[in-house]
Amino acid sequence: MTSSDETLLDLDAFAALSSRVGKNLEGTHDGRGLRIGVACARFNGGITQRLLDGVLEAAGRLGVDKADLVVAWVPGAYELPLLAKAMAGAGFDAVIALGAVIRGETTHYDFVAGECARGLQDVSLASGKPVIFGVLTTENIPQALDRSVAGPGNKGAEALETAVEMVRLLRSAPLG
Ligand code: INI
Repeated sequence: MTSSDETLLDLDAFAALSSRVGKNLEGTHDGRGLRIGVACARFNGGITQRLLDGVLEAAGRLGVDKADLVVAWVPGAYELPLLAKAMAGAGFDAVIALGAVIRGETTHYDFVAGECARGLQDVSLASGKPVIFGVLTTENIPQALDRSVAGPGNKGAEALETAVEMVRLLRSAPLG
């Protein structure tokens, strides 16, 4: 996720916080030993494959073993919450949901995107596990291509980074 220049966290103020509070917690990006479930939608599959490539690239960078990554596919983004629920219940440390909902001429977009987001958040809160929203919701195909580009800016890679960070944060004292 990107912040604009005006809204970026002030890193000096952030560092200074540790001398002003009891603890200032953040998760690390150490992915070693973490088991991650990746739920992928086949609808707009060319885009979700690019997001998945981003997940795999980031997994290698953060030390997640490929044997600890399980990928499963559903027809579309609407089905992602049910698969995420099964994965969260199957013992994965975190689940990443990958999809691409591209606004068309109909209101179908709003139902699919809205229910997908709501369902994933429900699974996360009910399971107590990070369920990461790696679902693109865009106005058009060029925007979806832009957000699934290889390298920096790939939202799949950002989803893996977020998953690892959230697992580590939730395991740090006094939270975990
Ligand atoms: N599924 C998507 O993943 N992206 C879309 O853009 C999309 N649109 O626009 O219709 C979409 N529809 C399918 C939906 O996710 C379900 O698979 C289908 O409705 C069956 O439940």
